[in-house]
Amino acid sequence: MIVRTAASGFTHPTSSDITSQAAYQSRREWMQRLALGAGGASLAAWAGGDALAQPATARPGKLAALSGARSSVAGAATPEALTRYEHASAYNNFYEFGTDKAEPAVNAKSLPTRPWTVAVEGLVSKPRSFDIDALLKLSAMEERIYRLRCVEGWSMVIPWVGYSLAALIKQVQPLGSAKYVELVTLADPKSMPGLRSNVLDWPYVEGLRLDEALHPLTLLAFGMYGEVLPNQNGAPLRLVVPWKYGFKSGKSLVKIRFTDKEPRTAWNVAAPQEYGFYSNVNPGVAHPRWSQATERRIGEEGGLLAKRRKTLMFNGYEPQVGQLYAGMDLSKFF
Ligand SMILES: Nc1nc2c(c(=O)[nH]1)N[C@H]1C(S)=C(S)[C@@H](COP(=O)(O)O)O[C@H]1N2
Ligand SMILES: [Mo]
Repeated sequence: MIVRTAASGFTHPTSSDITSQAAYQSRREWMQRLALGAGGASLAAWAGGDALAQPATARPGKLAALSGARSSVAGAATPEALTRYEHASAYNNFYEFGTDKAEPAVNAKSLPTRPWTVAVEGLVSKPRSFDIDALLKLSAMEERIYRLRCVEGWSMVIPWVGYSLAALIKQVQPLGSAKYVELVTLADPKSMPGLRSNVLDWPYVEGLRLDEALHPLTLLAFGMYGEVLPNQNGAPLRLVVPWKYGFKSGKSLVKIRFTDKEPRTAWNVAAPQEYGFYSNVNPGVAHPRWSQATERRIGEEGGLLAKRRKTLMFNGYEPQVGQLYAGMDLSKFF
């Protein structure tokens, strides 16, 4: 995006996807755990592995509403090795708390996540404001293990906990004229030091076409690794759209608005030639300043020198979402 670190611009010349011994072991263990019926909690413990050294910030812990029930949604469980919790909760993009990857984990401690309400409004027959505790009970929680691909060229594998955004959308009954969903996130100058920077127009706004928002893979997440979301990952609730670049997955949502026009999104406003409305992961469409053909899996042995993986069309979710874009020129609608 605008502020780039050396790491994000790094491109290793080879791009073949290798399976390291460590990743293989992890995968095997994961499969065994699946066979044993392990839920989110033990998955979480395993994800920490031998690196269960104290994370940078205290973990928020469990919440009764969070369940580790595995999802039956197609594509919602990749058998790849999970990214370690310590990486997923300490290497973050959350510009409201600073543009450096390490800043959100430190600065977001001050984010007040209670009380919290989400206004759902616009072209719906039942506009309503939901309290976070009502949202936690709105639908059955499940664990979804998704790849997360940042537009900067790195990726993670994260076990989220939540339910499909569609469950919430059903409650408000969109009108026939509703074609898009605008997702607005918190902009609180008191708790968010990053708002002093004009790197983006605040609040951070994202958007989806209504059919994308209704897709079962589109997740409203309240937790990760079997626990409550850490503030730096978007507490108390965030979106996760696994086939799109990570910036489409807005954190700390406060408003969901149904519209008949394509919403103006924060990154599209900031740099329209670089960040389109769709932002589907696409190895064939380069960012104007770097290739999107490969990615670096965070935490993988070798660090910056680790072999980069091939980026998959729609981040590997093409069987599930490809039909949403049938007939569209994806280099035009990037
Ligand atoms: N409100 C808000 N949401 C945001 C961002 C942000 O800066 N502000 N960054 C996005 C980007 S670029 C990415 S890659 C993901 C990162 O999510 P994670 O830190 O949980 O891995 O959050 C997205 N959601
Ligand atoms: Mo990102």
